[in-house]
Amino acid sequence: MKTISLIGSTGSIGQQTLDVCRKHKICVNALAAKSNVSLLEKQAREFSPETVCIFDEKHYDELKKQLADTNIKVLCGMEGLCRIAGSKKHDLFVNSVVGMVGLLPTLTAIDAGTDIALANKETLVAGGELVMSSAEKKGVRIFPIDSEHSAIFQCLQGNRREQLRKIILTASGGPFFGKKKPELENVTFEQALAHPNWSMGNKITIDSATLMNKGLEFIEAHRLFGVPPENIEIVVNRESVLHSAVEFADHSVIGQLGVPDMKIPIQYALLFPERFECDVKPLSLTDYGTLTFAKPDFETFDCLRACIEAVKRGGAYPCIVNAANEEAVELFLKRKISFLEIGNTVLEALESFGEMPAESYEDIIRAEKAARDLVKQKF
Ligand code: MN3
Repeated sequence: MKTISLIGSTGSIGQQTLDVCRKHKICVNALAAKSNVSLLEKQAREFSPETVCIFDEKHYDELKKQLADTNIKVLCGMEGLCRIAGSKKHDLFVNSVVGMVGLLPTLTAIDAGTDIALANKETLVAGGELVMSSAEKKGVRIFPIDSEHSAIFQCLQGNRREQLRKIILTASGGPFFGKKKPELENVTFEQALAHPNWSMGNKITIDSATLMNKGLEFIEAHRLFGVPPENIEIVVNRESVLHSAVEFADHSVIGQLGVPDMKIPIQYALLFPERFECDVKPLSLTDYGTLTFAKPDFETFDCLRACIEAVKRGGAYPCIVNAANEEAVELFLKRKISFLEIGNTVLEALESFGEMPAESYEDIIRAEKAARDLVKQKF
């Protein structure tokens, strides 16, 4: 029987991860959440982990009080996340927190030699070089929990990595597909939060609307699979049925399809290499009838362009665009900047800094802070 520890357990991916654990009787050694005490308590009572952690320290006393009648150890803050990540009491560390916060726990789990199921994009975007080289040194496997990267990973099984020629990274196009900049000037908060195919947390939903999400995934795909940026093609599949594809040296293309439901990639990462019954609707291609494919609009979606430029430049640039975006999205969610200003801000950050290294954790934190400060100063 498998045992996991899960950080980010009250988010969308976290809750679905626990659905998979419930269905397949996977043990849970530790759970962590940002600030949702009531849901974390409920999860702790159901899964009886040894440890729970609340990231936001101001909720620590409340959680401790709520769980006083149990034997569950209560931790808090980054120290708590890293204690969980570095524990050897699980077979798999599942990281589904949102944002840069996820990087240090990932590095800690790698250091402990634990395989990781990774839903935290920022880990590979900001710390990609460091994370991948440390994982390789330690022989740690990283199982992607993202529909696209899971698709690519699935397509590669049974094939030779060195014969992979190209990645076809699919995108839904987001809620504003087909729109041009003048039509996006007055986009409201509610419009940006309505995604056509996937239901997700606020940050990633906004990132899907700006196509920053696809930009981050482009960077991640480059890191995870070692394919140069010029050999990664983004293709819009409006139905979100083709989750990505790979092309081999013989021009044979293998793709992974399924209904748009994160349970499939989550379960694959948790149970790899096994495939068992999953609680999702089977795919009926004839119900869809047609699958459509289109090129993304790099002119309209500045964030996407910024990410591709950042990964081509290398060094700390991916970290810089990511940090600038995190700040900008927060400002948008507080209704302090407009939708198009998110993209402007990310492009401006990309052009504001000279080359910076991203070889150590300290390098990454330095670049991140510089980018955040730039955005904070501006608004
Ligand atoms: Mn995705």
